[in-house]
Amino acid sequence: MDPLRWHLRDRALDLGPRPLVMGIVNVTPDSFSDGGHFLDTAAAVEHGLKLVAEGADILDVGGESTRPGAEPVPVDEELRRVVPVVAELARRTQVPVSVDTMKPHVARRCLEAGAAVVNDVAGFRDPEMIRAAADHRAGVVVMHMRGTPQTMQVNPWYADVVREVRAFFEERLRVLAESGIPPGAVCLDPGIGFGKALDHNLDLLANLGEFAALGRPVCLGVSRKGFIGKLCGREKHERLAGSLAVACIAAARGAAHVLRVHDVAATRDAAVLLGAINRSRR
Ligand code: HH2
Repeated sequence: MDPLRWHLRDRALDLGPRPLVMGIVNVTPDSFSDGGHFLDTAAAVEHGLKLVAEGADILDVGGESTRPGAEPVPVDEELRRVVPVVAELARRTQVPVSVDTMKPHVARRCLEAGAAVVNDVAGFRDPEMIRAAADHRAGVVVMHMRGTPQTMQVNPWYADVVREVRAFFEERLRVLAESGIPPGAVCLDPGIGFGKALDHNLDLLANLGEFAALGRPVCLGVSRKGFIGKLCGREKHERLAGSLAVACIAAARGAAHVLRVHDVAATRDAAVLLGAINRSRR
Protein backbone atom coordinates (compact mmCIF):
# COMPACT_ATOMS: atom_id res chain seq x y z
CA MET A 1 0.00 0.00 0.00
CA ASP A 2 1.23 3.55 -0.71
CA PRO A 3 2.33 5.38 2.41
CA LEU A 4 -0.18 7.88 3.69
CA ARG A 5 0.78 11.43 2.92
CA TRP A 6 -0.49 14.49 4.81
CA HIS A 7 -0.27 17.78 2.91
CA LEU A 8 0.40 20.89 4.99
CA ARG A 9 0.75 24.09 2.98
CA ASP A 10 3.95 23.74 0.94
CA ARG A 11 5.14 20.46 2.42
CA ALA A 12 3.94 16.93 2.99
CA LEU A 13 4.54 14.46 5.80
CA ASP A 14 4.79 10.76 5.01
CA LEU A 15 3.18 8.53 7.56
CA GLY A 16 5.20 5.39 7.25
CA PRO A 17 6.22 2.63 9.65
CA ARG A 18 6.86 5.05 12.52
CA PRO A 19 4.02 7.11 14.00
CA LEU A 20 4.65 10.84 14.17
CA VAL A 21 4.87 12.61 17.50
CA MET A 22 2.88 15.82 17.95
CA GLY A 23 4.20 17.69 20.99
CA ILE A 24 1.72 19.75 23.00
CA VAL A 25 2.50 23.38 23.88
CA ASN A 26 -0.28 24.66 26.13
CA VAL A 27 -0.13 28.45 26.56
CA THR A 28 -2.89 28.39 29.16
CA PRO A 29 -3.34 28.92 32.90
CA ASP A 30 -5.79 26.01 33.21
CA SER A 31 -4.99 23.05 30.92
CA PHE A 32 -5.89 19.83 32.68
CA SER A 33 -2.38 18.46 33.15
CA ASP A 34 0.08 21.32 32.63
CA GLY A 35 -1.95 24.53 33.01
CA GLY A 36 0.11 27.56 34.02
CA HIS A 37 3.49 26.01 33.24
CA PHE A 38 4.06 27.81 29.93
CA LEU A 39 1.74 30.81 30.08
CA ASP A 40 4.26 33.43 29.08
CA THR A 41 5.56 33.58 25.52
CA ALA A 42 9.20 32.91 26.35
CA ALA A 43 8.41 29.88 28.50
CA ALA A 44 6.09 28.44 25.84
CA VAL A 45 8.67 28.95 23.08
CA GLU A 46 11.41 27.36 25.19
CA HIS A 47 9.12 24.42 25.88
CA GLY A 48 8.33 24.01 22.17
CA LEU A 49 12.04 24.08 21.29
CA LYS A 50 12.72 21.49 24.01
CA LEU A 51 10.03 19.22 22.54
CA VAL A 52 11.63 19.55 19.09
CA ALA A 53 15.02 18.62 20.60
CA GLU A 54 13.32 15.60 22.17
CA GLY A 55 12.09 14.48 18.75
CA ALA A 56 8.69 16.07 18.12
CA ASP A 57 7.66 15.87 14.45
CA ILE A 58 4.97 18.56 14.85
CA LEU A 59 4.17 21.10 17.58
CA ASP A 60 0.57 21.82 18.58
CA VAL A 61 0.15 25.23 20.21
CA GLY A 62 -3.07 25.93 22.12
CA GLY A 63 -4.31 28.95 24.08
CA GLU A 64 -7.67 27.68 25.31
CA SER A 65 -8.16 24.68 27.57
CA THR A 66 -10.80 22.24 26.35
CA ARG A 67 -10.99 20.24 29.55
CA PRO A 68 -14.57 19.49 30.63
CA GLY A 69 -16.19 22.63 32.03
CA ALA A 70 -13.35 24.99 30.98
CA GLU A 71 -14.31 28.65 30.63
CA PRO A 72 -14.17 29.92 27.02
CA VAL A 73 -11.31 32.36 26.40
CA PRO A 74 -12.07 35.72 24.68
CA VAL A 75 -10.60 35.98 21.20
CA ASP A 76 -8.18 38.82 22.08
CA GLU A 77 -6.76 36.87 24.98
CA GLU A 78 -6.32 33.72 22.88
CA LEU A 79 -4.58 35.77 20.15
CA ARG A 80 -2.31 37.33 22.74
CA ARG A 81 -1.34 33.89 24.04
CA VAL A 82 -0.75 31.95 20.86
CA VAL A 83 0.22 34.22 17.94
CA PRO A 84 3.67 35.23 19.24
CA VAL A 85 4.43 31.64 20.24
CA VAL A 86 3.42 30.27 16.84
CA ALA A 87 5.39 33.00 15.04
CA GLU A 88 8.53 32.38 17.06
CA LEU A 89 8.36 28.58 16.80
CA ALA A 90 7.68 28.73 13.06
CA ARG A 91 10.74 30.96 12.70
CA ARG A 92 13.06 28.94 14.92
CA THR A 93 12.19 25.32 14.08
CA GLN A 94 11.92 23.16 10.99
CA VAL A 95 8.96 21.16 12.23
CA PRO A 96 5.45 22.19 11.21
CA VAL A 97 3.53 24.18 13.80
CA SER A 98 -0.14 23.45 14.40
CA VAL A 99 -2.58 25.74 16.19
CA ASP A 100 -5.18 24.11 18.43
CA THR A 101 -8.13 26.50 18.26
CA MET A 102 -11.87 26.62 17.67
CA LYS A 103 -11.80 30.28 16.53
CA PRO A 104 -11.46 31.16 12.83
CA HIS A 105 -9.83 34.52 13.58
CA VAL A 106 -7.18 32.85 15.76
CA ALA A 107 -6.59 30.22 13.07
CA ARG A 108 -6.12 32.92 10.41
CA ARG A 109 -3.72 34.98 12.46
CA CYS A 110 -1.66 31.90 13.32
CA LEU A 111 -1.56 30.79 9.68
CA GLU A 112 -0.34 34.29 8.76
CA ALA A 113 2.31 33.89 11.47
CA GLY A 114 3.57 30.65 9.91
CA ALA A 115 1.40 27.81 11.26
CA ALA A 116 0.99 24.91 8.82
CA VAL A 117 -1.89 23.05 10.50
CA VAL A 118 -5.19 23.97 12.14
CA ASN A 119 -6.31 21.53 14.82
CA ASP A 120 -9.99 22.23 15.52
CA VAL A 121 -11.54 20.17 18.30
CA ALA A 122 -14.93 21.43 17.07
CA GLY A 123 -14.34 19.55 13.80
CA PHE A 124 -14.52 22.41 11.28
CA ARG A 125 -18.27 22.80 11.67
CA ASP A 126 -17.85 26.57 11.35
CA PRO A 127 -17.63 27.50 7.63
CA GLU A 128 -15.31 30.40 8.54
CA MET A 129 -12.87 27.88 10.00
CA ILE A 130 -12.92 25.93 6.74
CA ARG A 131 -12.30 29.12 4.74
CA ALA A 132 -9.35 30.11 6.94
CA ALA A 133 -7.64 26.74 6.43
CA ALA A 134 -8.53 26.52 2.73
CA ASP A 135 -7.20 30.03 2.01
CA HIS A 136 -3.78 28.98 3.34
CA ARG A 137 -3.86 25.39 2.00
CA ALA A 138 -3.24 24.35 5.60
CA GLY A 139 -3.30 20.83 6.92
CA VAL A 140 -6.24 20.19 9.23
CA VAL A 141 -6.96 17.92 12.18
CA VAL A 142 -10.68 17.24 12.26
CA MET A 143 -11.62 16.09 15.73
CA HIS A 144 -14.94 14.64 16.84
CA MET A 145 -16.54 16.25 19.88
CA ARG A 146 -20.08 15.83 21.18
CA GLY A 147 -21.33 19.29 22.30
CA THR A 148 -18.86 21.85 23.66
CA PRO A 149 -16.23 21.60 26.40
CA GLN A 150 -18.82 23.16 28.73
CA THR A 151 -21.49 20.50 28.02
CA MET A 152 -19.71 17.48 26.56
CA GLN A 153 -19.41 15.34 29.69
CA VAL A 154 -23.05 15.75 30.77
CA ASN A 155 -24.38 12.21 30.24
CA PRO A 156 -22.69 11.43 26.93
CA TRP A 157 -24.81 8.86 25.06
CA TYR A 158 -24.47 7.13 21.69
CA ALA A 159 -26.35 4.24 20.06
CA ASP A 160 -23.04 3.20 18.47
CA VAL A 161 -20.16 5.58 19.09
CA VAL A 162 -17.87 4.06 16.44
CA ARG A 163 -20.54 4.28 13.76
CA GLU A 164 -21.45 7.84 14.69
CA VAL A 165 -17.85 9.05 14.70
CA ARG A 166 -17.16 7.33 11.39
CA ALA A 167 -20.28 8.89 9.83
CA PHE A 168 -19.16 12.28 11.15
CA PHE A 169 -15.74 11.85 9.47
CA GLU A 170 -17.32 10.79 6.17
CA GLU A 171 -19.59 13.81 6.19
CA ARG A 172 -16.72 16.16 7.15
CA LEU A 173 -14.44 14.80 4.40
CA ARG A 174 -17.22 15.45 1.86
CA VAL A 175 -18.02 18.98 3.10
CA LEU A 176 -14.35 19.93 3.37
CA ALA A 177 -13.60 18.67 -0.15
CA GLU A 178 -16.53 20.70 -1.50
CA SER A 179 -15.18 23.76 0.35
CA GLY A 180 -11.57 23.68 -0.84
CA ILE A 181 -9.84 21.37 1.64
CA PRO A 182 -8.85 18.21 -0.24
CA PRO A 183 -8.75 14.86 1.60
CA GLY A 184 -4.94 14.89 1.36
CA ALA A 185 -4.83 17.80 3.82
CA VAL A 186 -7.00 16.05 6.41
CA CYS A 187 -6.06 14.08 9.50
CA LEU A 188 -8.92 12.53 11.54
CA ASP A 189 -9.15 12.38 15.34
CA PRO A 190 -11.86 10.53 17.29
CA GLY A 191 -11.58 12.98 20.21
CA ILE A 192 -10.89 10.69 23.14
CA GLY A 193 -12.54 12.19 26.24
CA PHE A 194 -14.55 14.77 24.30
CA GLY A 195 -18.18 13.96 25.11
CA LYS A 196 -17.42 10.30 25.78
CA ALA A 197 -17.87 8.04 28.79
CA LEU A 198 -15.26 5.42 29.66
CA ASP A 199 -16.92 2.70 27.55
CA HIS A 200 -17.14 5.05 24.57
CA ASN A 201 -13.42 5.80 24.80
CA LEU A 202 -12.60 2.08 24.95
CA ASP A 203 -14.92 1.27 22.05
CA LEU A 204 -13.25 3.96 19.94
CA LEU A 205 -9.75 2.80 20.90
CA ALA A 206 -10.57 -0.83 20.15
CA ASN A 207 -11.96 0.06 16.75
CA LEU A 208 -9.72 2.83 15.47
CA GLY A 209 -9.21 0.76 12.32
CA GLU A 210 -12.71 1.84 11.25
CA PHE A 211 -11.39 5.39 10.93
CA ALA A 212 -8.02 4.50 9.42
CA ALA A 213 -10.02 2.63 6.75
CA LEU A 214 -11.20 6.02 5.46
CA GLY A 215 -7.73 6.38 3.97
CA ARG A 216 -6.58 9.36 6.00
CA PRO A 217 -4.09 9.53 8.88
CA VAL A 218 -5.56 9.24 12.36
CA CYS A 219 -4.38 11.53 15.14
CA LEU A 220 -4.79 10.19 18.67
CA GLY A 221 -4.80 12.26 21.85
CA VAL A 222 -4.76 10.07 24.95
CA SER A 223 -1.85 11.67 26.79
CA ARG A 224 -2.52 11.77 30.57
CA LYS A 225 -6.28 11.63 29.97
CA GLY A 226 -8.92 10.81 32.56
CA PHE A 227 -9.77 7.28 31.40
CA ILE A 228 -6.16 6.24 32.09
CA GLY A 229 -6.42 7.67 35.58
CA LYS A 230 -9.72 5.88 36.11
CA LEU A 231 -8.56 2.45 34.93
CA CYS A 232 -5.10 2.53 36.49
CA GLY A 233 -5.87 4.59 39.60
CA ARG A 234 -3.26 7.20 38.67
CA GLU A 235 -2.99 10.96 39.17
CA LYS A 236 -2.28 13.14 36.11
CA HIS A 237 1.49 13.18 36.65
CA GLU A 238 1.55 9.35 36.99
CA ARG A 239 -0.02 8.51 33.64
CA LEU A 240 2.97 8.28 31.30
CA ALA A 241 3.14 4.47 31.24
CA GLY A 242 -0.59 4.21 30.57
CA SER A 243 -0.46 6.94 27.91
CA LEU A 244 2.42 5.21 26.13
CA ALA A 245 0.73 1.83 26.30
CA VAL A 246 -2.47 3.09 24.69
CA ALA A 247 -0.63 5.06 22.00
CA CYS A 248 1.56 2.05 21.15
CA ILE A 249 -1.34 -0.37 20.99
CA ALA A 250 -3.13 1.92 18.55
CA ALA A 251 -0.06 2.66 16.45
CA ALA A 252 1.05 -1.00 16.37
CA ARG A 253 -2.32 -1.91 14.88
CA GLY A 254 -1.72 0.64 12.13
CA ALA A 255 -4.71 2.60 13.39
CA ALA A 256 -2.99 5.75 14.74
CA HIS A 257 -0.42 7.74 12.77
CA VAL A 258 0.02 10.96 14.75
CA LEU A 259 0.36 10.75 18.54
CA ARG A 260 -0.56 14.01 20.31
CA VAL A 261 1.40 13.94 23.58
CA HIS A 262 2.83 15.95 26.45
CA ASP A 263 5.78 13.54 26.99
CA VAL A 264 7.66 13.74 23.72
CA ALA A 265 11.00 12.07 24.57
CA ALA A 266 9.41 8.86 25.85
CA THR A 267 6.85 8.73 23.04
CA ARG A 268 9.52 9.30 20.42
CA ASP A 269 11.51 6.32 21.76
CA ALA A 270 8.42 4.13 21.60
CA ALA A 271 7.63 5.38 18.08
CA VAL A 272 11.20 4.70 16.88
CA LEU A 273 11.11 1.15 18.24
CA LEU A 274 7.72 0.53 16.71
CA GLY A 275 8.97 1.85 13.37
CA ALA A 276 12.04 -0.41 13.49
CA ILE A 277 9.92 -3.47 14.26
CA ASN A 278 7.41 -2.56 11.55
CA ARG A 279 10.21 -2.27 9.01
CA SER A 280 11.39 -5.80 9.87
CA ARG A 281 7.98 -7.28 9.18
CA ARG A 282 8.01 -9.97 6.50
N1 HH2 B 1 -7.06 16.84 23.41
C1 HH2 B 1 -6.91 18.01 24.06
C2 HH2 B 1 -6.77 19.22 23.34
N2 HH2 B 1 -6.72 19.22 21.99
N3 HH2 B 1 -6.75 18.03 19.94
C3 HH2 B 1 -6.85 16.88 19.28
N4 HH2 B 1 -6.77 16.86 17.94
N5 HH2 B 1 -7.02 15.68 19.93
C4 HH2 B 1 -7.11 15.62 21.29
O1 HH2 B 1 -7.30 14.51 21.83
C5 HH2 B 1 -7.01 16.83 22.04
C6 HH2 B 1 -6.83 18.05 21.31
C7 HH2 B 1 -6.89 18.02 25.55
O2 HH2 B 1 -5.57 17.91 26.03
P1 HH2 B 1 -4.67 19.13 26.55
O3 HH2 B 1 -4.32 20.05 25.42
O4 HH2 B 1 -3.51 18.61 27.29
O5 HH2 B 1 -5.58 19.83 27.62
P2 HH2 B 1 -6.40 21.18 27.63
O6 HH2 B 1 -7.46 21.09 26.59
O7 HH2 B 1 -6.96 21.22 29.04
O8 HH2 B 1 -5.46 22.31 27.32
